[in-house]
Amino acid sequence: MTAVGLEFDQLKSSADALRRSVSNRLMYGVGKDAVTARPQDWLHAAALAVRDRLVERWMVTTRRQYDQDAKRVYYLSMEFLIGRTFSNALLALGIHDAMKEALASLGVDMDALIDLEPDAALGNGGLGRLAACFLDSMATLGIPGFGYGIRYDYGMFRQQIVNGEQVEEPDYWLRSGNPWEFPRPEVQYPVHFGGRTVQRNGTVEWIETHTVNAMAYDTIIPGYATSATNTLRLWSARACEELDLSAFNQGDYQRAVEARNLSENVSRLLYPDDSTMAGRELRLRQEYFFVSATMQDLIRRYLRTHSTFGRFSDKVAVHLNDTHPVLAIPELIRLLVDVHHMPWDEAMGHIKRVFSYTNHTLMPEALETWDVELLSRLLPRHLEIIFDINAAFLREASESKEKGVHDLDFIRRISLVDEYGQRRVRMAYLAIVASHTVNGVSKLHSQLMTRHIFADFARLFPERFTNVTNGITPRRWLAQASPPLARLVDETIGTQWRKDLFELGALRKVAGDAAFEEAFRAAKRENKVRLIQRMTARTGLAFNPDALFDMQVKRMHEYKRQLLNVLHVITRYNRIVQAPERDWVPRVVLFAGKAASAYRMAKTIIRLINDVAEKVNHDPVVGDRLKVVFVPNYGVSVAEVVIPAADLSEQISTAGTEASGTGNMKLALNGALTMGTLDGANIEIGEAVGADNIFIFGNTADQVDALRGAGYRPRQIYEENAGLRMALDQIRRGFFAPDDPARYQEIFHTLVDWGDHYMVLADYAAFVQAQEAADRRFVDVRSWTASAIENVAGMGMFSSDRAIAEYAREIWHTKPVDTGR
Ligand code: 26Q
Repeated sequence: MTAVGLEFDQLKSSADALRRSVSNRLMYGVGKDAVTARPQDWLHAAALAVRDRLVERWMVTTRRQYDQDAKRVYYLSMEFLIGRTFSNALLALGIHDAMKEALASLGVDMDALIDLEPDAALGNGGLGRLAACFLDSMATLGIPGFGYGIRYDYGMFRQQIVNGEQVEEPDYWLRSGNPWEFPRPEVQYPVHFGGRTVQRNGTVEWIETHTVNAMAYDTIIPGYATSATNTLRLWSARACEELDLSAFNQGDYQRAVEARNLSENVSRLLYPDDSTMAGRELRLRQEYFFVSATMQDLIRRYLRTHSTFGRFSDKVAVHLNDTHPVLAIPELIRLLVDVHHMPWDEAMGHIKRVFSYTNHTLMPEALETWDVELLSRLLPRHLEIIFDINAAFLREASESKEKGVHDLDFIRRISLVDEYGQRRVRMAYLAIVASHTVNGVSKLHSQLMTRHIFADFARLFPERFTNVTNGITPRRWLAQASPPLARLVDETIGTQWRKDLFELGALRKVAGDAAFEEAFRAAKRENKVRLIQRMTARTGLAFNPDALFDMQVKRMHEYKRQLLNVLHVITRYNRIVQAPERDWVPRVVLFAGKAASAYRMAKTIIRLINDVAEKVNHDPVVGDRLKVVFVPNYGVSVAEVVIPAADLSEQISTAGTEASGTGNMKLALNGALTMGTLDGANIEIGEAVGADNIFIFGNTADQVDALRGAGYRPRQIYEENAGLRMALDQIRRGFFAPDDPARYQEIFHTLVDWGDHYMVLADYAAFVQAQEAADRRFVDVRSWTASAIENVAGMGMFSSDRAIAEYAREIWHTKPVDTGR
């Protein structure tokens, strides 16, 4: 092929140029004129006009990475919770205002278009959103990084609240087409399942498999204010031609179509994160499907510029976002050894230099394991490889001179195969054994990881374990989500904070400046009013923008303890009813979050919140003093409206359970004070903002352990605390569910009689006290504002740019590529 010089338009960024582009894209891209175009068509045309401006940068970046033979990072994740792209791309390109003007001149209101874009909700929560923030930061820092994942047809379900209950609706986000992606039908790889292995002249062959093709879809990830971009490549399942042809030849057309559907199911839907790991076969298929295509793709890309594998581990870093993509390890070995005929030891050498792994949970029941029987049926060759890795690893360990390491009990504990009961492969152990680095996501989490769940491995490979505290992208979570606050920060300290979040520290120089404090409150108030408008439209209720906005927004999980928050709300309600004349600090307590569809307790908690809200909001004695809302369908776009309106951020997980949390960072960056336990990144947030600017309460992780060891007695706490007893009795007796008084008995018993696993009652008294302290602070308006500003000022280290710089330097050993601009 010869490379001819293309003649293409250099696209400009003026309002005029954008107006022409949008018009062109509407005509030639969407096939509509201004008369027939619906708002959806305008959005599509505007998105294409923006995308066109990204493509040029994309080509330049890709070319430079290639020319410099740069080391590439492959970030493997089952989830990428991107949200909307339009505003984000406008911001990255610096063309927000110009585009608004261009569209206005065409008679189109850009703000109305923005709300039409569906979220790309290809993730559950923290882990998926972290991957999206990391893509943003890799591009912004110029690190050659590829996100690899699955292009689910159905993302995270949409949550409706019907009569107080969660109802799930499928999210077919591709309904109106996706203007941001480039389908690559020419990039397809076969992915095999089932069959059996045979030995033939010293190599293993995997035969008689069923095959699905993985087809690539590329999305450009723009860096902020740089010409650097990256690529998110998502795989979609396509049935193989051979499969249906054979059936079709036999005259069974219907069966042929059905078979196609079945094999394409592999990329159909995102699995909701459950309270425990559900051993679903389709989930295992998904995990293998995307890592197999990804490993084939990266080998092909490497071999395009290298004739041998000699420099493979200098040019490739593969990062595993939790264990979900861990089959990439045996798959890469299979490809190197069986397909490319590399000796086993050499392949293992590469593996250990290429892979790194992030753990995101300490809860043993959430660690992935797969049934050996299922693996042998679906991935027989990979099971052999895992057994071989295990044998070599256990041999090495048992030859170790270190005391205690080679005893049988130890060997059994560290084996990649759990032999107790039904045999299962421990995916986290496989990830640790085959990676050069394993990290946790906050200081505390990384410590506990090596002290508890991975203690044996930390003893074997102490140098392998490290910490990289999570971060969030300030572009989306401040610049985009909170225009009033972003504007104020710009006016006060300049605009550099978007690229260097430590710049926010300069806000300390206006600490105590009454005019700045006033402007800060005005910005927050604007965000509250924006939120109230939406809440009132939905509920018909009125909310006071001068109330304390208290929020717990995150997935519904027992360990996150929404129940503790509810107990405080009920207590506050009871106290208001008993003494309405006291000078109550008005509060709006807002909850939002989805429960996994199979997680019954989490769904019951949602219903309780809605029942409590119903009671409280319609009690005439209460009025403005307390309002409770459950905002439905929490996701990236809802978060962008809700978070900037918060005064108080509830981060109240049982100490030792929340690996990091990232919502805590988003809220603090938006000037909310944290109400938190000493868990996850809350600890580091406290260090960064100072003890006076955060409300810390409750048992520490060590105290939780000690309490468990000593025999925790929740019933005693219930009996001895009158306020708590009243709230729990109301729950038990159906005070909030008069039509079905038994509805919440299970909640009562879980807390009082069945062990209260997450120690809600143990922290109740301290929590209520801390809430009283928050009330007292809030009425001292200046002191509260000063603390809120300290929170914003202290958020420097929680930028995902800082996190990615650490990964790049300490783990991936990659450098930014110079893209010239
Ligand atoms: C596993 C197997 C089968 C089906 C689903 C899953 C599954 C899916 C999603 C398991 C876990 C998840 C998501 C986990 C997650 O979001 N963890 C959060 O990660 C954040 C980023 O590091 C942390 O801040 C949070 O503390 C952690 O809970």
